[in-house]
This record gives sequence, structure tokens and C-alpha cells, in this order.
Amino acid sequence: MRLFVALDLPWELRDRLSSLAGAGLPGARWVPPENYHLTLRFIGEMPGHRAEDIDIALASLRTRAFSLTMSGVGTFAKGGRSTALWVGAERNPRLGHLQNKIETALQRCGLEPERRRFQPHVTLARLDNVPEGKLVSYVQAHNLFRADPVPVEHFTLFSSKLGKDAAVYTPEVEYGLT
Ligand code: 3AM
Repeated sequence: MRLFVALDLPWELRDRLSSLAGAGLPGARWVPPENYHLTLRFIGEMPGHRAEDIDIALASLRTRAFSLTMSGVGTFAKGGRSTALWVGAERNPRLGHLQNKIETALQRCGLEPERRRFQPHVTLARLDNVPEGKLVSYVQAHNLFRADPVPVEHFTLFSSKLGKDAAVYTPEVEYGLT
């Protein structure tokens, strides 16, 4: 199965984030709010026995609960083209600590280290040829966005099935924070 570790977001936050979606960006494929998540670590395709090892490793983590504030919007680009629009997470050492512990646990399970710097975000839309000017105005218009803080009391191992339209993400296991 194809796996990733992420924060599942409470509906109050999803609703708030979804207020950013919708208008003004031709070429944006908006992520449905039920698919919003904050990825902590993409794992990829894993056979069942390795998924079990990963589950055991994640279950052994002891990390403290914290509160998460999403704020600001930004974009990722690849080869000079903007590919994703996201809302960022405010700097938070506990979030970084959790991500770090997950990374270490997964490397102990034999996963290759994640080379990319952790940039906590929730993807709002995937972008195909959105006119750059429109994107710049969108980001400027929403850059002061800030959601109320929400408590983070668990993280989740998700499986992902890539569909023709939106992917289907299924929470497989939740791991409580202390
Ligand atoms: O959290 P976001 O939306 O940024 O793009 C995928 C999504 O990211 C990313 O993992 C998250 C959950 O599916 N993803 C998909 N394939 C990936 C890969 N090969 C990947 N991240 C890194 N490497």
C-alpha cells in the first residue's frame, strides 16, 4: 500500500481553510476539504510486512501534544512552473520535533532519508498553467490569512489510493500524543 504520515485536521480548521479555495485561479485543481492534511513524511508504496514495522515504530514514539496555527499562503514550483498552492503552518518547535522523531523512526525501519527540507503546509490546490500574474495577486490577497490555533493530539498513518480525479486518503492508524 501507498503510505504517508500526516496530521489529520479538525473540521473547524478544514472549513476555515476551504474559505481560501474556489475563485479566481483558472488552472487550479482545488483539493476537496476532506483531503486536507499536513504531511509529516511521505513513505510511498510498502509491502504489508514493512507497513507493520512502520506501524510499530510510529506507535513507540512519545511526543507531546501541541497547538497548530495555519497562516499565510505560498506556492511550490518545479522547473520554473508553479505546481501547488498551500497554506503554511506557523513556526512551531513541537511540530518540528514530531516530524524529526518520525523521520528518525522511519529511517530505523530502513527508509531512505528524506532529502527535502520540512516545509509544513496544507496543499489547497494543484496548479496547471495558472497565469503567473493571477497567482501573484492571489498570494498577495491572502497572505494575511491566519486560522485560529487547533490542538494536535495525534498524528495519523494514511494510505492513499490515486484515483482519476481526487486521491482517496484513508486514515489507517492514529497515534496519540501525550
Ligand atoms: O502534502 P502534500 O499535498 O504537499 O504530493 C503528495 C502529498 O503532498 C506527496 O505526499 C503527500 C500525500 O500524498 N507525495 C506524493 N508522491 C510523493 C513522492 N514521490 C510525495 N512526496 C514525496 N515524494
